Amino acid sequence: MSSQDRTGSRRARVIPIAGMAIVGALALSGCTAENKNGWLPSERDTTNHTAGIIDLWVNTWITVLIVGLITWALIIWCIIAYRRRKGATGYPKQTSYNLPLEIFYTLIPLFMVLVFFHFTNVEQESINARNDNPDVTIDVRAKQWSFDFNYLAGNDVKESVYSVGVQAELDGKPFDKSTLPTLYLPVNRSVELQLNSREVIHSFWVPAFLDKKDMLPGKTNYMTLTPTALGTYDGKCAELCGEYHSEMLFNVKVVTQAEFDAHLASLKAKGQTGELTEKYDRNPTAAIADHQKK
Ligand SMILES: [Cu+2]
Repeated sequence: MSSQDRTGSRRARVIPIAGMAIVGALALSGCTAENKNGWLPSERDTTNHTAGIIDLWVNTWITVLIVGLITWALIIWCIIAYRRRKGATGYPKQTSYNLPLEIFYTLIPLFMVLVFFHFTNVEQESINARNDNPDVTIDVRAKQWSFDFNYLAGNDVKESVYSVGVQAELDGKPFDKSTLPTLYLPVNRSVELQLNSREVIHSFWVPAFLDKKDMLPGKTNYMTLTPTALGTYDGKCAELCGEYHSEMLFNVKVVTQAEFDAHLASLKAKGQTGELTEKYDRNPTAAIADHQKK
């Protein structure tokens, strides 16, 4: 067999493998609803932030896959073009540095990191931007192992209403999610969630909102969003916070304004008026301040 024949048969093997890889990649990129969303657990219109987050995620993947394909193609080309030929002896030609090449492969990745940083930062700034005048303000208090929700009515504490969360009791069997504490949000209204903790660090996570934020004792974090799709979403604590962390679950119900108002009225009718604030914390700052005065 001549070396020409051998090269031919190798090519005959490489081409089908490359073809299968390309067909596979195209099949995987066929447009289903899930992969248009980059397999994120959300839809473009779930909140005012989800479309931007999905675009950032999907476009980043497209960019890195294109860079990856170019890099893999160059690696495979080098392996084939500079393979050891039949009858070759000794070392191939040895070369040391190549300054233009080294500058190229330092500057291009640096440029890419800066571009990713820029777009991530723009998105993050828009997600974290606070609204000076939200339609609805809710003080969410995490506790071991559930959440209390205070629906605040401006400065008038008496007009505020609250709901008290109790942890889920999981025993490995399916359970009734409607028994979980439920945060009600009105659709298409701007919402500010004031995230607080009563004792240890928790984390407020609604996967469908593609947002998660720490809940720290003694410090309020803010989540500002406008839910734009009716529905019920799973929520959970995302920071290991003790023995029953896994049972620190809640629902988020995005409802019409009328249903939202009816829910607040039902809390009021049960006498759950006012706010469950820091006096129920394990170490309320007011109590500590009182103690220090004595
Ligand atoms: Cu927790």
